[in-house]
Amino acid sequence: TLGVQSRPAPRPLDLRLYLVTDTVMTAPHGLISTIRAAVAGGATVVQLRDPDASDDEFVALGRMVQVCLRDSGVPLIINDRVHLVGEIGADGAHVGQDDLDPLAAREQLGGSAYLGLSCTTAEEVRAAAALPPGTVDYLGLGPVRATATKPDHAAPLGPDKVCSLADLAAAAALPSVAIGGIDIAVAGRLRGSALGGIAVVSAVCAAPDPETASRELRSLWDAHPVPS
Ligand code: TZP
Ligand code: MG
Repeated sequence: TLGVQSRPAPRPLDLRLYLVTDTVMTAPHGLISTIRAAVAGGATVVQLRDPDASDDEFVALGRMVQVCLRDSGVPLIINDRVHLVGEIGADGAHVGQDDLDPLAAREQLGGSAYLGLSCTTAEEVRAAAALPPGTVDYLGLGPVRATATKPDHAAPLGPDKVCSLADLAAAAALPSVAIGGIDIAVAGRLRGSALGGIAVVSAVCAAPDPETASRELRSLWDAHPVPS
């Protein structure tokens, strides 16, 4: 297998508006239609997340999403199930602290796939920064606020703490994205930070008009003042 050391430099991810899917929330419009709408509105990454699906169900969903995104230039990231990335033809995986260890995930993915890691504390960010270069491509930081989308989430950090974790990550050349309870108002409090973008589930998946919701979040984020 390709070792981390010999890994070719990956194309940097555009994290500006990172959509994480929810199969139940997207049921009214359909998962695929919601993803299409989100991409039309400016989503730059899509993560397929469905903790309740079986592997077979997940692969079936994943293949549909892969086909839907194929020509869009928007990468498809698989939540947690590193072992299914190849079968789905996805671009990478995202793991939490309790999932497959990032080194093992990188080993399984090979060199060219993206790998994201969730971090909630400065200690976790420092541990991620201490991994061999090229192990993880970006960090997910949060939850910013309490959210019903992930009932088992850690205590909410608030925007200021998330921005300081993003500074810590950036100092180690790790891009990051904030997640958890992000809506337009919260997104406004994250702008101008070292974050590469915002990750949302309900703000897009449960929106009456997912395309408009995405466009509003993306415009707000793109208009953020660049830190001097
Ligand atoms: N990880 C931390 S919070 C969260 C995940 C997957 C859910 C975020 O959902 P929402 O609806 O954007 O608050
Ligand atoms: Mg997980």
